[in-house]
Amino acid sequence: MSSSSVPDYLRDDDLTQETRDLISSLPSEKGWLVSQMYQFKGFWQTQALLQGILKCQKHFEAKDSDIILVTNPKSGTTWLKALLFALINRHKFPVSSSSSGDHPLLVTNPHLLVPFLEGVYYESPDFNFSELPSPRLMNTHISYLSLPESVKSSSCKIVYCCRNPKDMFVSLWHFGKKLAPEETADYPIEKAVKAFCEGKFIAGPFWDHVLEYWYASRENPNKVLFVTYEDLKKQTGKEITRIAEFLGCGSIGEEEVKDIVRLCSFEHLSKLEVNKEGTLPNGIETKAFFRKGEIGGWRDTLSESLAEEIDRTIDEKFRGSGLELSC
Ligand code: PAP
Repeated sequence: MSSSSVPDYLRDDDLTQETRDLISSLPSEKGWLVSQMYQFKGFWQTQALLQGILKCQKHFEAKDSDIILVTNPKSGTTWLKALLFALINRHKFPVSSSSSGDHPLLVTNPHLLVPFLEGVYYESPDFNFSELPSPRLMNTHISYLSLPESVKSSSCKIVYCCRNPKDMFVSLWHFGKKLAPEETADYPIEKAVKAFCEGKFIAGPFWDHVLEYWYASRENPNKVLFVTYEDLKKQTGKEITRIAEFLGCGSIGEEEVKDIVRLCSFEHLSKLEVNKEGTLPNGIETKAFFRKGEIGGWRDTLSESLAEEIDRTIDEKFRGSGLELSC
């Protein structure tokens, strides 16, 4: 990749021999935004992310008190990072309107407060996860079946957030174009939708990712909590209370919930200097994570026929699962 703004974890440099040996045996495809993707345990990854996932599987040791946020890309990661951080640290960093002047979320982008497991294992191999304060809060896009064994076998909690696939696709489409305008300029959206519907898309297939966590949440509701971006938008306070109960964070008052909703709202976070002007260590501008923050924003970007193509695919893949996503 030539653009300097493409994050390191999408780049193909600095691979270990182990990753090189593995990828030589994997199916590969040229992808949108990424030069080459490899199918590992059913999911399409860049070489760099694959290396991060392998290292994470090998070295990450989950603790019972850990909280792992899992998403497909562009499904509410930044928002949930903020909400979970505010929630679990509310005694250390009170969120009440009067004292929130000192809150870390006012001066730090959520991505710097909550480490991205496979990204960190690729970009910062010396990062010491054991130094994170307890309970450790981390995020990943890794599929359920590929999670490090200790995540599955420990009593750590997983919060999974799913978003309507059309909004997720459109969010990623704009993110990619902003990040790498030259590389994505000549790629027609029709081709990208086709690739998405074939599952050959960064971190895809979307549906397998969602369904693995959906079934895990039904089989083990104390371990995996399934939330949706749409429910969070429609009833943020109620969902925060549900998450707090699941995490066993103690009782939380109505006012405290309202303060968290306000602190982490799109309107509030997106206007903060740190999220308007900041840059992450991997070179991405923080404003790239705040675009519209709406339900149904896909209508501005997808034609009716492309939207139908995604709907048809998802309807078929989700049939019989009991999962219905609102759009
Ligand atoms: P990531 O997986 O790369 O970290 P992620 O945060 O999941 O990205 O996705 C960004 C989307 O969340 C953007 O959606 P859009 O493109 O449809 O607008 C972004 O606007 C939205 N978003 C970010 N912060 C919030 C928030 N506080 N509330 C609601 N939506 C948000």
